[in-house]
Amino acid sequence: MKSKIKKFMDLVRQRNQFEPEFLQAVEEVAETVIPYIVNKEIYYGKNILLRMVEPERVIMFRVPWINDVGEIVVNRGFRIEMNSAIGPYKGGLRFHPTVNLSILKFLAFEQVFKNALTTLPMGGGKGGSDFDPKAKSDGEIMRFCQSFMGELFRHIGPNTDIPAGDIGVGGREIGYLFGMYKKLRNEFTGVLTGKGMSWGGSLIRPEATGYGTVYFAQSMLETRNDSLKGKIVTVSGSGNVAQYACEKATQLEAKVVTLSDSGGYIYDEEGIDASKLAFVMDLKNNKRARISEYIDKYPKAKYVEGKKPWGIKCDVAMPCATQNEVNKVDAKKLLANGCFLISEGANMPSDPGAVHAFQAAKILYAPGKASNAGGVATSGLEMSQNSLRIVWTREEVDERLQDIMSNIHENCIKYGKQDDGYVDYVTGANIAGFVKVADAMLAQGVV
Ligand code: NDP
Ligand code: 2IT
Repeated sequence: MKSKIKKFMDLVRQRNQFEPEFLQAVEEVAETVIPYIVNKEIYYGKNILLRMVEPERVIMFRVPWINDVGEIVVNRGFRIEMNSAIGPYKGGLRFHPTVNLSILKFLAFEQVFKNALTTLPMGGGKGGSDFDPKAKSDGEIMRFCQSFMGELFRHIGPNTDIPAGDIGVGGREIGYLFGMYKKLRNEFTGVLTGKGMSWGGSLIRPEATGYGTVYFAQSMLETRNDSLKGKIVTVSGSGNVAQYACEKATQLEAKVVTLSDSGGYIYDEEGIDASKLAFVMDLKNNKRARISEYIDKYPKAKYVEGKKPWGIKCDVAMPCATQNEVNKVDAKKLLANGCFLISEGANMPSDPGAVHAFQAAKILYAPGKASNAGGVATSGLEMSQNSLRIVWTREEVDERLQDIMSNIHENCIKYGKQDDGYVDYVTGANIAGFVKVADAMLAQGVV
């Protein structure tokens, strides 16, 4: 088996030599899915995984725009259209200076499996730019978004490819992108998700990723007759996903004690309750300031510069910032402090060393492609509402989101339960996602 995986990875590595994050994401899937394929006559020998690691299409383009002092700035734009076997390409846009082909291909690859897990008809894609939104004026953000859409519009559409938000892309950016798409195409369609409520958005979409991550944690705890009540939770990040993970965990009577950004983390031993979270939301979403300012308002809390929150004692950890933010040393610290549940809100936040440490300790460990699928699932619900030209209530959308998360959890158990009863959610998510996409690819022939 090892030699089959190695042979496959050697080929993928040879073709994608300078794409470490992409190779990391592929290797994790190969390690779990190849042993499954080998035993299944319908999949074996068809090179399905080899087809899945090759994007159907990669679009790269120039994004020129003019900043507030009149200089011409040039960024690079991308859209990876990874797999459309089960539906149109669907996935977010990331605006961050670290964005490159490797990062977007890893995200697009994971998106294919994640979207399949939601049970909704969505293929996988991802895009973005190396544009840095930090410290930019609203006007600069708008001009950048307009230039970006000035090329992207010819590649996307409500039945072709439907982008959404990710790091650095929230409601404001989706608005500017949508406005430009509508102008260029002269049509009002659900081509983007995460839209504002008065122009086609869905209730609960802003909350969905964070809420879903907590709902998944709840399902995992239920397998051990436990709940979030009274649990100490560490959360990283302080953006969209972190904020709503904090909100839902607190509503379920857990105590969230950390949040972070790229500058460092805050530790509030008394817990970040609803009113403190409202302060954070205003700080981050309106003032666009740093999390360090939390301690000016709440001086009993601590700010630790340049560090991640994984050394803080907790029962549950929810990494909600970015990829590879938890390494093996962090994982060992979390385990030594008694942490027994990880529900990933971010995409691939744990590096392979950390994942193996969690699995070896047999704790409840959910990979992002399962536990953060609530965001894209609710994007799928936004698409349905757009097509039907109706709006569901908060309760209706939240109920569907909870059902979807619990369904994903069940599917992970179905494909991930080991002989000793331990549920390997990584294996479960990868195989469940693979089976759905592979069956569609087989039915549609070699295309
Ligand atoms: P936001 O831009 O709203 O927030 C990102 C947060 O993570 C910020 O606090 C940011 O800090 C921090 N962060 C980003 N990059 C780094 C870095 N390189 N090092 C340290 N901190 C960093 O993004 P989201 O909350 O939307 O996304 C967070 C994660 O969740 C990402 O992995 C994303 O792919 C994933 N995700 C998002 C979904 C969504 O619907 N939005 C859906 C599913 C997954 P700072 O402000 O200092 O940069
Ligand atoms: O990583 C993700 O799933 C997202 N950024 C959300 C994608 C979407 O289309 O809502």
